[in-house]
Amino acid sequence: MGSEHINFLQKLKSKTVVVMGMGKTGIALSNFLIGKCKELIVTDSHNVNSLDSYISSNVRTEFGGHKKETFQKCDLLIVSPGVPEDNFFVQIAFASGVEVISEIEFAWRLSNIPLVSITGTNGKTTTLTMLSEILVNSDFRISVGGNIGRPLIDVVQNETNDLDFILCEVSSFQLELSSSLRPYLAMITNVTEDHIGRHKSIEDYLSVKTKLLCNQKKNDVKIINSDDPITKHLEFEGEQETLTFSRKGEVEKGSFVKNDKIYIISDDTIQEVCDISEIYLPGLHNLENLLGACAAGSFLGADIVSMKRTAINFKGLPHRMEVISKKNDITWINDSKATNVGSTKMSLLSLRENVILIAGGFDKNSNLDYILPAVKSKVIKIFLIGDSAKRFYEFFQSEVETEIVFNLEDAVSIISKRAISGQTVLFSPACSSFDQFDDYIQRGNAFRELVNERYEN
Ligand code: UMA
Ligand code: ADP
Repeated sequence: MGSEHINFLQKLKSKTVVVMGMGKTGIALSNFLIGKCKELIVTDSHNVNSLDSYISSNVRTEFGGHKKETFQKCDLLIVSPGVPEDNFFVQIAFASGVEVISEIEFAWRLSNIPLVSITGTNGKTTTLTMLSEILVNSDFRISVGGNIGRPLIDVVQNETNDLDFILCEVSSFQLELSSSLRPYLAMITNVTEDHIGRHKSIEDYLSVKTKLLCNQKKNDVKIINSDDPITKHLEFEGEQETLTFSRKGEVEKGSFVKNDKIYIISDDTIQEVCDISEIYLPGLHNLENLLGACAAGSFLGADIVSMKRTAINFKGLPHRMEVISKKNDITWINDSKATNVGSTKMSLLSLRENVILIAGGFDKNSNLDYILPAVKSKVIKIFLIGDSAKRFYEFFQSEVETEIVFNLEDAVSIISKRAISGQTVLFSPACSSFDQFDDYIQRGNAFRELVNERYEN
């Protein structure tokens, strides 16, 4: 462990630390912090009933609500991603001079391994998973965490000195309170409207995303999607090295598509990775994800053969354009991870016409104009579920046949009776799941089970 990390760890010993939120992040933080600070207080706005006995017997708990004094009197507050920066208690801590940081900032301060981080509105998990395959195929030792599902502190707690890189998926929520985070490699896949309820405007959202780049120095690198009109200007900012990727034209350094082939270009060489017809995963968005992963892989020292192998063999992830049935020549696709209009648009564009779309969920008040052209060109009928159903109905009903149904079960039941050969049923909600499900995974699993029940016999 480097001296600055040892220092940070030693200073914790004299501090009262508060962990806010006892979801995955709070639990991982508690497991790490027990015995490492003067006092550890964990607090959650809800009652937490199923706390591990190791944690409950070693920390002070404040559940079922937060207490003002706790936030005024502590030395360090570590905040879970689900808690926004403008939260009342977070603001109390700031006003009382308490240091307030995110979990990824905390974890990063304790790590000795170069951090490779990916943010963006869509494609983070897919790109990160492609990159991890490329690196593993090239014999690098890596560990993976962050927004993908394993808190970074858990990765750092278990890191060993022989690791080459830690790969971290980073959300805008995690970046809010991460003011000194400095990844060795930082990528922004793309930015389209999302989480506007929390970040208020696309400008605010973009400025949070760019926090990933703003502490980088000369020897670090950023990777930018030069086809994305919202992030393109970032190519020209900062003192770090820059790589770009594009499926539309040649780039100076990075990866691009030309004459239907993917190339990697560095200072002095151009190397062909593969023909785009060899890529297993369909869709322009997956081509972009592969380009991002190849650009990052090439900077980190991966070989071309590993990139080609990943292009050919990577079969995609559950809940992202996952084909779950093709019975009776009707294709059912689970795209539950499409939690915003940007991802639903890309998913629609990657299909032929004749799509029956199931959409809706927790309403983020996103701008539906963004997906209207894709809906009009590909969709024959929309079935709407969830909190957003009424608003979506009012927007789409004059453009395409639209029907509100009670829930996902009813949608599957009705469609399975009416769909005919050659049609594709796409469940791509363009909304979060929290109105009816715990998360997108539970929602996608429910869809898969409902479809399988219908087509089992
Ligand atoms: N809570 C409080 N006070 C509050 C608000 C919330 O105590 O004012 C409590 C809740 O009662 C709950 C806990 O905080 O008990 C939940 O914390 P959390 O929402 O941060 O959830 P975690 O389980 O810690 O999961 C988080 C990420 N969740 C969110 O960003 C909402 C997970 O991303 C991530 O995988 C995990 O950390 C590990 O790093 C999920 C996500 O939906 C998948 N991310 C969004 C996305 O991908 O679009 C950003
Ligand atoms: P994230 O981790 O950023 O949520 P995922 O790789 O999990 O991204 O994909 C989430 C959703 O976004 C899926 O519906 C997927 O089909 C779609 N998607 C994946 N990559 C992209 C991309 N580059 N641009 C737009 N949408 C994408």
